[in-house]
Amino acid sequence: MTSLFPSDSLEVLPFDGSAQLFPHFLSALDANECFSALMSEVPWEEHHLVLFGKKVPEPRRSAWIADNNIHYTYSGVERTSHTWTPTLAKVRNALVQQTGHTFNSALANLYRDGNDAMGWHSDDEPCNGPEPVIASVSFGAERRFDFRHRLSKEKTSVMLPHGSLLLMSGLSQHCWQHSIARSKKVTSSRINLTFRFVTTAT
Ligand SMILES: O=C(O)CCC(=O)C(=O)O
Ligand SMILES: [Mn+2]
Repeated sequence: MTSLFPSDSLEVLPFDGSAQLFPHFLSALDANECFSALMSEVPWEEHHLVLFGKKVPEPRRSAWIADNNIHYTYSGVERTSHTWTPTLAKVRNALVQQTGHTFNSALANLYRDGNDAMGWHSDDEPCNGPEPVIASVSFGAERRFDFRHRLSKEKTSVMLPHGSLLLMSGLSQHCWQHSIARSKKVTSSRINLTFRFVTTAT
């Protein structure tokens, strides 16, 4: 796997934390291979969330991947963790080598088209620690990633291209929320992997 890290990068957040975009983290060739392999390797699941007391399917497919003894509770429900597939392990190795950070888990998200989305949230569960480093790698359709400051409500956005890495750290989860909005223009699929280091089981 070849990587141009960190020759070209862009800081997305104006203050209160960092979100660095590496548009060419993976070569187009590697990213193409990963995209099709992840489509078939990852055990994509449909999960539900409770909205105004009603159980509704999340507008995307997802899977939680983790080292053996790591558990993850999300919206009060413990997620079953899956083992690292060859491609997930390859991307994790590239991240560890290039960023120097370690990751023991990943949330994989599949947005089938522009109707799939993710609402405003922060990755600020206690198990992520106070200033988590979250490495988010994107494949397939380019989607807009929005940030909104919790207090000032200031917004900023960045497009996440095929093979890119968005490395969030410092106060980024504490001070900002993020989301992937629906987009009528997007007709193809996108896979996103967010690698985390989970410190304690919750
Ligand atoms: O799809 C994305 O880029 C965002 C995913 C995300 O925020 C998450 O998994 O927590
Ligand atoms: Mn997130």
